[in-house]
Amino acid sequence: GRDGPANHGRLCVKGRFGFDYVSHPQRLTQPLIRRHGVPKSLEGFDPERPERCFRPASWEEALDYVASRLLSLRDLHGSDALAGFGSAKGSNEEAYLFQKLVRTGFGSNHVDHCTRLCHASSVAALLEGIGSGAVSNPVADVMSAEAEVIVVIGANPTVNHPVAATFMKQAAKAGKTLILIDPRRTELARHARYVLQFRPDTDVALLNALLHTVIDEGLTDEAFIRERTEDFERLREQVAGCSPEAMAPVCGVPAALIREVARVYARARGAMIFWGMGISQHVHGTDNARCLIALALATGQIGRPGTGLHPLRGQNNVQGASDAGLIPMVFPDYRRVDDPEARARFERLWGTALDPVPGLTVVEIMHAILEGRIRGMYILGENPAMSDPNLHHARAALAALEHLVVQDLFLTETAAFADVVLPASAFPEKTGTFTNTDRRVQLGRAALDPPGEARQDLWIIQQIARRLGLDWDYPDARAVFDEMRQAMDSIAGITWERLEAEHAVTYPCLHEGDPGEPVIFTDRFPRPSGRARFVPAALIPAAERPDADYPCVLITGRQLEHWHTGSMTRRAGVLDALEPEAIVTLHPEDYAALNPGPDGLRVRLETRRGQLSARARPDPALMRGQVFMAFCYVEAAANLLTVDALDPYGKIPEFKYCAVRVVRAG
Ligand SMILES: Nc1nc2c(c(=O)[nH]1)N[C@H]1C(S)=C(S)[C@@H](COP(=O)(O)OP(=O)(O)OC[C@H]3O[C@@H](n4cnc5c(=O)[nH]c(N)nc54)[C@H](O)[C@@H]3O)O[C@H]1N2
Ligand SMILES: Nc1nc2c(c(=O)[nH]1)N[C@H]1C(S)=C(S)[C@@H](COP(=O)(O)OP(=O)(O)OC[C@H]3O[C@@H](n4cnc5c(=O)[nH]c(N)nc54)[C@H](O)[C@@H]3O)O[C@H]1N2
Ligand SMILES: [Mo]
Repeated sequence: GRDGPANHGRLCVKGRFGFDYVSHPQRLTQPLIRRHGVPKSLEGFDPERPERCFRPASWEEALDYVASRLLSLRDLHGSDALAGFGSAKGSNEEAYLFQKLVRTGFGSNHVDHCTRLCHASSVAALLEGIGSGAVSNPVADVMSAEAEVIVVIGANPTVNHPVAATFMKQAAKAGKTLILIDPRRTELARHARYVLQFRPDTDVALLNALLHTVIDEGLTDEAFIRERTEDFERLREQVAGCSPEAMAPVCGVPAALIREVARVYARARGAMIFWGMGISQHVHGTDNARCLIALALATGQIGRPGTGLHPLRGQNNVQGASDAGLIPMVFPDYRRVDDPEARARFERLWGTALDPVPGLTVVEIMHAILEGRIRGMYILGENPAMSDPNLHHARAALAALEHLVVQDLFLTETAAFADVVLPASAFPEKTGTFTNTDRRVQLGRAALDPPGEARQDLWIIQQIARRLGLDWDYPDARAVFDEMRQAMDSIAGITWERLEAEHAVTYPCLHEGDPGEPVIFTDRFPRPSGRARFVPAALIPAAERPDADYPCVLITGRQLEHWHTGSMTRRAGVLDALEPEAIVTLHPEDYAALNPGPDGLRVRLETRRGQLSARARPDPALMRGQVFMAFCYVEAAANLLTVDALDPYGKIPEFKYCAVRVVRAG
């Protein structure tokens, strides 16, 4: 709303100019079934020409076909042969029903979503260290009187969280100290007191040096460490050898600057840390986040207004989708599937036996398909044929499925591998709740009808569930939300009436009338001991480092005008007009060295996994030897290049680092 509590009336460029995708002529308006004998491939695939690969079908026919194929795979090969990817774009109610469908209808825990590609490592570190994956404080806390220092590391909020960025800039303007830590000198640098432009992949070195300084110079909060934490000695031992002087040559930041930043952070009355994909998307992503948590704990910078830890959530509802259980190892509210007590609770609530074995994650599922273990999939509102790493491999896996159902707004690249495509509802067409990065549960209300024969996601999920033998009958989102309140203590106190009246309620909200808690961990951490835990991290290099053959570093990420795989924003008129073609950015000297002509420069990027060509643009924000690219362009898909090496804890791929060669395109 105009004075919404999360944005105070501020809008991102996409909220302002990017919503016309919902009425794009390529919207799917009827169910589609693959024509007999048409190969599953992107070769010759064209979203303008669905009839090349598919024929229209009635909902009855499409749904019956989906269910009979999934059932026969399940009966022939067992529950483990089926998996589902849910969506962080849909509502909480859709996410909840989707994971319930996989767990009670498919009969396995093979359900995951884009959180795996996003903050899975951050959440792993937070659950282990603090007992909760939630942010401690809302973004707008940067403007509170208590907040003196704001650290932004591995995030580019002016591009990716533009509303949050306005709060940060405003805070900096009001005299607060902004510290930006990123291998690229991004736009926020203009507002920052300190800019640590360091070597990519060396966060642990830099953060351990900050921790070393805090301990070495007596800047720790002794009372906080004594009363609220455990295992501090392990941290002290780990960082003893990581002096700023020793780490400076590794991370490329002068030792004196590291020391100064450590002092500024530790001495602040309140200091908040915001982080993004530059921290999480590494094979050591969990270690990176462990170091940030340790920094906050060692200095007592958590548990009060204007301080704390805030992993900036990505998709509009990735917080809510994760809370609702679209994660293979946990039920709703992060209750482990292998915890007998948690399982008993959900078996009672759902009236069925549940699989005690944690399921496979996104990239693991792709491997399992090629190993013949997963044979059927239901993908709702994700586009892994563009967003997964090492796409040759991921696309081969999708093509190998015996049955793939894709439920989307458009004929996506993933739909090119589908047996059945189901036309679904877009955000402005549905009523439901969404949970933002501040843990704020907000009610979205339908303003438009889905086009043609497109149907509500909530309706489609239920139709499939019923055909799999589940006796579901939720008349609307509210009925689903009421069940979620029984499943999830964190939102037990939020009533639908209150959402209708107040529009937004922040969880934890444990009982009706509870105002909700914007700031958490104020007197205990939700671990059995009530204390947070230090988990030290050693230096581990990226999976693939530059060498003589592939001498540069490829960093993938985002640009302002486009959203992820481009399925929506490349169909949004204004946004696509601003950035219509695939762009690679290079340091100006690297750019000049490739001899651009009067029309600029086209380059070919090559890695051990694939190649693409795109227009190059010089960008002084980069260091020499770095190449940056967003992954939204189907004609030059950055993920053809990336590695699928995983962080062992979060199982997140290393999207932020691989070795690449850049040559002039012919
Ligand atoms: N316009 C737009 N906005 C979006 C999205 C979008 O697609 N488009 N997607 C949304 C989603 S789902 C997400 S998760 C967020 C992501 O938001 P961000 O986390 O801000 O996204 P990225 O651009 O992927 O990467 C952030 C930064 O990490 C830096 N980085 C690279 N390597 C390293 C490293 O080794 N260490 C450190 N510390 N930093 C490094 C990059 O230079 C980059 O500036 O954005 C959300 N907002
Ligand atoms: N190289 C590289 N790859 C990355 C990343 C990176 O930084 N670098 N970042 C990763 C991250 S953080 C993320 S979050 C993922 C995102 O990966 P994805 O989630 O796969 O990407 P999206 O393009 O957001 O796909 C969402 C799909 O949902 C559809 N959709 C939108 N709304 C609805 C709805 O209401 N109902 C239905 N049924 N469908 C809907 C859209 O049309 C679109 O096809 O990408 C990851 N991949
Ligand atoms: Mo994300």
